[in-house]
Amino acid sequence: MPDQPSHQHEHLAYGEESHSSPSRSFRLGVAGPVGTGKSSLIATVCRELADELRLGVITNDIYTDEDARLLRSAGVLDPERIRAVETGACPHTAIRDDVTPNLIAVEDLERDFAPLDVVLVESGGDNLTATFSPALVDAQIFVLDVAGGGDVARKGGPGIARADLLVVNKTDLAQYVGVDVEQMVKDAEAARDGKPVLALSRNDPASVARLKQWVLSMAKVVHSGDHTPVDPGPMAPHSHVGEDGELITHTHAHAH
Ligand SMILES: Nc1nc2c(ncn2[C@@H]2O[C@H](COP(=O)(O)OP(=O)(O)OP(=O)(O)O)[C@@H](O)[C@H]2O)c(=O)[nH]1
Ligand SMILES: [Mg+2]
Repeated sequence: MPDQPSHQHEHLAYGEESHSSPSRSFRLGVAGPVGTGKSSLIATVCRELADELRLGVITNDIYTDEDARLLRSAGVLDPERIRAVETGACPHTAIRDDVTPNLIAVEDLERDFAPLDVVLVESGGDNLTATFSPALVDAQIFVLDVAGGGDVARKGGPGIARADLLVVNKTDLAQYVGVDVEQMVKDAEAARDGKPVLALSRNDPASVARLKQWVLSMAKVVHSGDHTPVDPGPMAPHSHVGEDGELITHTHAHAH
């Protein structure tokens, strides 16, 4: 368990030998549309890796701590290592425009449980254009699911095209929603210029093993100090209704 350092923990505490600070974890973002399985994927990663790596989780919800409570009740990680940030605004604002509350939450967790190997940050479910700022995470997973339709991968967007890993989730449901997973993965690969795509189902152990392997190898690269976070790119222009009912259109193209 995380609080009882094992031989493996000592072996995997690569942060201590790296250029980065020993208390600095690999910060891994998980983004994607509502309900595609972000919390479930994080629960799977915790279940698979909690014995090998020291983990923490930050969730983002607009009004609640629903995702944090769901993850705590999954029993896959010490509940104290799972903390919620209530964004009070569009999820993309909290993971891209003003990352301060999330950064504080990540740093608090890293300090309280130092050293942590990986902190997973779940974005609130948003649309296809929301991605994490590289100021908040070292790498990010964008999660689609087959139930959202086989053509989603072709629709593109910064997360689909340039997240460090694209997951096509819930492949066990493909037969019920008439989606050809192989074709959906091919479409996604075509949009990604060689970056990895993973067809995943929590009921398919081989796919779960591939997810685990990806997280482990990414953690190694980040802790080696050789990794530079990549910004998937700005959001598409979009509108919010302002306090006085006026329509505010902006692009999020500016850097923070
Ligand atoms: N069949 C199947 N269902 C899944 C899988 N992964 C997640 N689900 C289900 O999909 C639903 C949504 O999963 P969540 O993990 O809550 O999705 P989320 O992306 O975190 O949702 P939000 O945080 O609300 O955006 C739940 O009912 C899960 O049980 C999977 O691999 N197969
Ligand atoms: Mg969730």
